Amino acid sequence: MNLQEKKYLVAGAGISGIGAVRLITALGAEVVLYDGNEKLAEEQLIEKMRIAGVREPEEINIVLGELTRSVAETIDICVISPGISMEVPFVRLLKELGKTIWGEIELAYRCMRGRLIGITGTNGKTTTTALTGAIMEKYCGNAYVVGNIGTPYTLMVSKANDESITVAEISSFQLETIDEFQPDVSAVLNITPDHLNRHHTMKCYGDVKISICKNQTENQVCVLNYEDEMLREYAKGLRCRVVFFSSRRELESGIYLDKNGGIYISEKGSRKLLLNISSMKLVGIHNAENVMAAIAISEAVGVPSDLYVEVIKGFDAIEHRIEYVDTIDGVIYYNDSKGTNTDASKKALEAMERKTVLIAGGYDKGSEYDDWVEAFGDKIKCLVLLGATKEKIAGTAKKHGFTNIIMAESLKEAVRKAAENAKAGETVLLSPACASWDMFKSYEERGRLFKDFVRALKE
Ligand code: UMA
Repeated sequence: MNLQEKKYLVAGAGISGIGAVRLITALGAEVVLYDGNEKLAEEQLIEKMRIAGVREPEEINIVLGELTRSVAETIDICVISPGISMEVPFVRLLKELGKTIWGEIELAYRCMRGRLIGITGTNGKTTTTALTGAIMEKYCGNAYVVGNIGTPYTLMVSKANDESITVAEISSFQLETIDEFQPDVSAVLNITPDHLNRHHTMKCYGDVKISICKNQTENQVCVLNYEDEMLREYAKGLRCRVVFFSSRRELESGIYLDKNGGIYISEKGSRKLLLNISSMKLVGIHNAENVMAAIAISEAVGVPSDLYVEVIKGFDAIEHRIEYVDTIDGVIYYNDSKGTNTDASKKALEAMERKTVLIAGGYDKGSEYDDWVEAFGDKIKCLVLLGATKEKIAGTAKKHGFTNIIMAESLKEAVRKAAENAKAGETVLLSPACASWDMFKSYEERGRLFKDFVRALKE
């Protein structure tokens, strides 16, 4: 297909959409930028495009609000942003007209050079992607870390060459609209309930996650978590070569963690110790799993073990994931704004070593909070709730006998009330178990504001 001759509609004027416009205009093709939010200011979008490196952004045709049939009829391919559901009216119209719909990562894939590693999973994908990116950078000096982690894949594509290794964090939203996308190495870290308001059932969510390897061939590797039952089942039907990792049992072939904290690589029963988790800066079993996935990926790429072990030992936690903020009046503050679902948040609760005041609540993804509340044990002494889900979470907590609940209208108020209720030697943890979109632009914005409000307590 000659990409340059097509006429594109880029749907969504967020960072993915702007990245897609830049790539399409660099190809020399025609593009219309569309966003359903009619309140967006065209001048600001032009400025965003200019900053992103779009040439002559004032020449781009921008459509806001409703997408009319007459505009839809003129285009060949719609490049859709991940935040847009396949069920919204304009997507239905495009389908009815028989238009091709690609996700932003499909467009990037069609234009890419070099090797590609694609990492997905409900939790751990950002840490695994960042760690794998650091390993690949050390290995080839020419690695790019892109995707759901924050830098749109389309923005980086033109930088890569045939020797590059691109490490892409891929969300379920992005996987819904792939077509030929085919990573050389893929990984699915785990599948636990998330985004069910978009994918409806666990089966649909799981199917979309595992589709990351649907185009991989027999010689290409997909790394899977052996301890995830859904993944173990999916593995039986895959064409590509599966490499498992496990945090609970010794594997005949694969990467595993033993009872003494040793991470081993084994091949047909003969094993080699790579490192002990006590020598890593990353903490928790979930991080041991992320590290094992990065090891399996590195092995598939051909990275020498001494090189990846050195990077793993020096690798620190990423921002917004159980991130230490400060200690004020003896109270330790942690930012886990990236705990955007109950499973991710449970990992943060597990990692806390003291009595904890937990700040939670946010955008309603249709999640249930029973398991999460049950994981409180004796550790969580008080729950400060905010956002769209606060009543629902409070209801679930009370049902499970947890009643020390404080409501807050804003994050600032939540931080203040949490501080008032925490004693020296205790912890305040922001781990919302919900996305941020009801009150914030992103989990990053929520996390940064949290850190600002915490540090302001000292003033
Ligand atoms: N929009 C419409 N119609 C709709 C919905 C949205 O026109 O029906 C428009 C909005 O008005 C807005 C634009 O689409 O202007 C936003 O697009 P987007 O939501 O796809 O956001 P981007 O800024 O392009 O960011 C996206 C990812 N966002 C989502 O998946 C929701 C970012 O992941 C990602 O970092 C970025 O692309 C670069 O690849 C964020 C995320 O929250 C971190 N991801 C979810 C998660 O991790 O759980 C999946």
